[in-house]
Amino acid sequence: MPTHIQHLKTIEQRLLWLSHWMIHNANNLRLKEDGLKVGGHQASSASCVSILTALYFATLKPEDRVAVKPHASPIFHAMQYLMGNQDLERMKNFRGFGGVQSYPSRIKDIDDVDFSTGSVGLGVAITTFASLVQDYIQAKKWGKDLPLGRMISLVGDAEMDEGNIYEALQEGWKHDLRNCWWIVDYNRQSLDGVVSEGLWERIIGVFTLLAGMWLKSNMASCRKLPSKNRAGSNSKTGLMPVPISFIAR
Ligand SMILES: Cc1ncc(C[n+]2csc(CCOP(=O)(O)OP(=O)(O)O)c2C)c(N)n1
Ligand SMILES: [Mg+2]
Repeated sequence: MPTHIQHLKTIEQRLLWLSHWMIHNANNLRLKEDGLKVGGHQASSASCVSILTALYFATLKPEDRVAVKPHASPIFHAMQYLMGNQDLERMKNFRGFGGVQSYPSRIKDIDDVDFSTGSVGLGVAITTFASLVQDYIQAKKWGKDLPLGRMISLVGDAEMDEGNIYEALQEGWKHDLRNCWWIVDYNRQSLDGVVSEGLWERIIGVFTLLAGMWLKSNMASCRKLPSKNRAGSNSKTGLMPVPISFIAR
């Protein structure tokens, strides 16, 4: 394995541990006056830790901006902690008063949140408009020398339930959207349920139809999931290939 990949793997494992421990600490170790469950979504962080490690530690440039999906907040703050932008007390107080927020917040968090994403779907759509505003600025004399950033959204698959996303896609197409990436974390999990089987085919169809966006899915490293009587499933095993994430830009 090349050395830089090994380093990224080490960082990824640190992030996985930190994010999971934050949630475990909040729910099981920290003193609670009322005994109520605090909450947090460990699987939602686990499903995107590799994507966020690759983005923040090997891809992003200073001019890029990222909307991190709401449930990846523990990973986001763990990354900022590793980079020296977040403090231990706030991490220990995850979802508590004055602690790091359950969803990344520009107002309440102290670290480098580019877009607040607590209202599901809005963080995704705003990357489109941020990119269009950037184009407007670049078209001005006073803005033409500014470096162009990439506006990136790490999208939860259940965020695709929100209607504003489809308006944003169409708006992007109208204005020749560029420098905008949407990375869908297809973990098949929503807040309190399972994402409908085969939804990814619908999502890809909508991306193509509304935005004519270029799409890349990592079907090669697909997970296989039990599926009965569905077109495309293997008749012997009943298993069916499903993407684990895909990128539109
Ligand atoms: C507008 C809005 N509706 C509903 C919610 C409640 N909510 C929080 S996260 C979430 C969906 C999480 O699913 P996904 O984006 O796939 O995240 P995952 O847990 O898989 O990472 C919902 C519906 C919200 N925060 N905002
Ligand atoms: Mg999900």
